[in-house]
Amino acid sequence: MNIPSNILTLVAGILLTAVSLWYGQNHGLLPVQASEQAAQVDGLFNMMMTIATGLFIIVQGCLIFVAIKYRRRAGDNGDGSPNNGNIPLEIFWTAIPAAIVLMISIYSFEVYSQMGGLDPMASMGHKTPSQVLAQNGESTSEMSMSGMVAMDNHRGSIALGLGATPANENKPPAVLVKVLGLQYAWTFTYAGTDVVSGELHLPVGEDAQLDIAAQDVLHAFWLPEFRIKQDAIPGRETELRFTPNRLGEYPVICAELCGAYHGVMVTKLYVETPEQYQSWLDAQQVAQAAEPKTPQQVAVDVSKLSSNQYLQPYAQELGITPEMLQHMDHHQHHDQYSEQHNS
Ligand SMILES: [Cu+2]
Repeated sequence: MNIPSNILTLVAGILLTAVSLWYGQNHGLLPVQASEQAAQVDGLFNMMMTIATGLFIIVQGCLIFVAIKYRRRAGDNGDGSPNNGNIPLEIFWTAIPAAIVLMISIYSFEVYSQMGGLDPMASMGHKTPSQVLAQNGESTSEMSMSGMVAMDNHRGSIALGLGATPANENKPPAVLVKVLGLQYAWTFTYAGTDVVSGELHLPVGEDAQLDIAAQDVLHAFWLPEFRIKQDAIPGRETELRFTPNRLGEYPVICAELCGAYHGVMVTKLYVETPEQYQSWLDAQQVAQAAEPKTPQQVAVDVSKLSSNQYLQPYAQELGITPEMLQHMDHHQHHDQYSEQHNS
């Protein structure tokens, strides 16, 4: 039986598309989605995964096919005939990637602007240049527009980061938390209260804004389950605005190498029902009314912990007993002692 090659190509193309689509949508590579914005980011990722799977199969498939079909046979010691200069083919394989790249860039800009990323002035709480000047008793008419923007920029009023989604653009956020990154902890100050905590709590389904600052060096505030990440920059405020939509406990991670203990600069985000959130906040307020704290007092300085204290939380996870840790501390001291004596 002789099947025409264009039919075979068609069948292979259909199979390839089906396999790419299936894998691109069902790869299980991403953590759970815990924010409204997460589904949009994943849509983009899944599309790129679908395209990449197809390309991977085509390239690897051709390699394997050619390696088998044109393998060296017994008694064959010559090269194949030279083959170069196929202009239509070169146009074809340049045009297809160009179209794919263009499509992905348009789609990714769309997702970014849906998340408020293309309009950093969109969110509330940021003054326009003229408001800043009016507040300082200066006349706006005396200054050029570029001068005002530069001045405003200097004051950090133009926030970098993902602002409000277009739907929330003109509304103030339901919850505002000031985030401070410092070596080596995240601290959270809840606007409108005196509460300062090392944990982030947010009510589910409500539009939240985080104003992010750094005390010492660059840090990056990363919430993998929410698909958002933002630099924390000394001297300049950045922001994130998003809506958590799934109850639970999620890691908050520092994603910028910030020093020796960068790896332990982690805490948790608790997404709770509005009632749970309010009662947590009330309890914190009562506790802190007696003993107010600054973010610096709340932050635990991990660099001052002994290796025993430092490893304790990980030891539990790994099933290492406290005795083994003690033993390790002992060995460490012993090694240092013998090193000193040998030198
Ligand atoms: Cu850090």
